[in-house]
Amino acid sequence: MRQSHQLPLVGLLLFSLIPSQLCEICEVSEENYIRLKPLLNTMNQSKYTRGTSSSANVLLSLQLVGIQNQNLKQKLIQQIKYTVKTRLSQVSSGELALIILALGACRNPAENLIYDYHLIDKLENKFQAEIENMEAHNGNPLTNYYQLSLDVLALCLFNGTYSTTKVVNYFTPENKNYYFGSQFSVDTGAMAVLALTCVKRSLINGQVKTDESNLKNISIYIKSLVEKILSEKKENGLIGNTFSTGEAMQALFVSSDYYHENDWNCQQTLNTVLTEISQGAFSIPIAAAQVLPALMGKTFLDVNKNSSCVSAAGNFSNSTHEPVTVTTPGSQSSISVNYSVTINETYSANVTVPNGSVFLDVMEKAQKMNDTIFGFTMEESSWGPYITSVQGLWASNNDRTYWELLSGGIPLSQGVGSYVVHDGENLEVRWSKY
Ligand code: CBY
Repeated sequence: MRQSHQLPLVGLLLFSLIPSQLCEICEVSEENYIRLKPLLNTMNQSKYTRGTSSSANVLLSLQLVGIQNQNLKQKLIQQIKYTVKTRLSQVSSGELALIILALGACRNPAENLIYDYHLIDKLENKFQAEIENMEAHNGNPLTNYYQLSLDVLALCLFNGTYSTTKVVNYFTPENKNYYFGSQFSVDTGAMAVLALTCVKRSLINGQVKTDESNLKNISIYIKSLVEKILSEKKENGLIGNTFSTGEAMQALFVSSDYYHENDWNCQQTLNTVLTEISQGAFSIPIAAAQVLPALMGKTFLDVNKNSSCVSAAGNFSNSTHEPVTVTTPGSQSSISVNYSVTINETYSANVTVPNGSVFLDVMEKAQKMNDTIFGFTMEESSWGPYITSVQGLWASNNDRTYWELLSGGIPLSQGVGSYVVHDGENLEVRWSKY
């Protein structure tokens, strides 16, 4: 009798001990919207010369968080439309998936383009080509699992056709494509969790029919991937690195059934990302676009909610923005670095460049010094220049080979166009397998 009287009291006590930062409500509060301004400035100022996947990412992000910048959105839609009309066959599967997500987000007029140009059918074909490449090349897709996850996500959200059994076969958490070398790719795992969660939800709603075991396996995969993501959580709250954290947050938002509340302090992650923003970490449009939705509590699974995604955030984008001028202190002075190319042997040179130079400047200088040893090629990607060959040796997705960038033997988390080099640094491009 007495015990049952005490129960409500105990309940109250327990309730008051529950930490206040439940992950579902972890998003930037309205009075802190101002701290997101650098992200909007970056997206706004971009010239969109980096290709369509950057534009699609930015458009998707703006749509999801409900920003009313019609001018910018129109420019992006025009650019995407041009790509769809003129070079759809050259677009990779994940790029097309992003285009569909961006055009289809939040019931907007551009959605018609998806159907006018039969983009879902085209994505089904590109996804099929990825699978065929895996069958012919030792399990290696044409692109990568980040893009395959985007494919499944877009097909799932826009009622495309895909085989649930194939998804179950290919997306097992042990698959090598989730890893680069021995390193779990948080970006890839996070995108897979979003895709698998969408598939799981369609199975549960009965939109897609399959046998019980597929549903069970998908749940097991999500749980395992979420564990891997959480095990990449750093002391300061970042998950993977600065650039994967936003997508990891999205994955954790939609999978809160699979981990314990105490396993993740969302507020800490959010605060660290805000600090990184203030330090200028997200200075390229795609980086800004990839982190923004999570900070506003949105995920890619909100894309086809039947809402127009209008939010209070619409208001904080209307002012015009002065370009952020990056001042490089003492940019007149020179620094010198040690630069090496490693294949089996190591070829090194001392290279002098102006203070404030990026990795690419060092490579170009070295190439001028000795074209045979330091000659290289690159291509433009949504993240900036990507090194495709050095000394005539080409990276290959079928062989899982690439040119890895390192400083002091440690892999860099930025590309050649962004990483600012320091005096006395040991820079290296290394022929590697992932
Ligand atoms: N996007 C993609 O297809 C890319 C997927 C991605 C997982 C991506 C990171 C994550 C993202 N959010 O976009 C990815 N990188 C992949 C798949 C790859 C491989 C590309 C080949 C393939 N199979 O598709 C590969 C070769 C393993 C790879 N990334 C290499 C590199 C290095 C590039 C060096 C070079 N040759 O120029 C580099 C610099 C790592 C290194 N130390 O060598 C690298 N990637 C980095 C740093 C990054 C991050 C970029 C961060 C930044 N600020 O520039 C990244 C966000 C990203 C782009 N790679 Co890869 C990961 C991170 O650090 N969080 C879809 C498409 C439609 O846009």
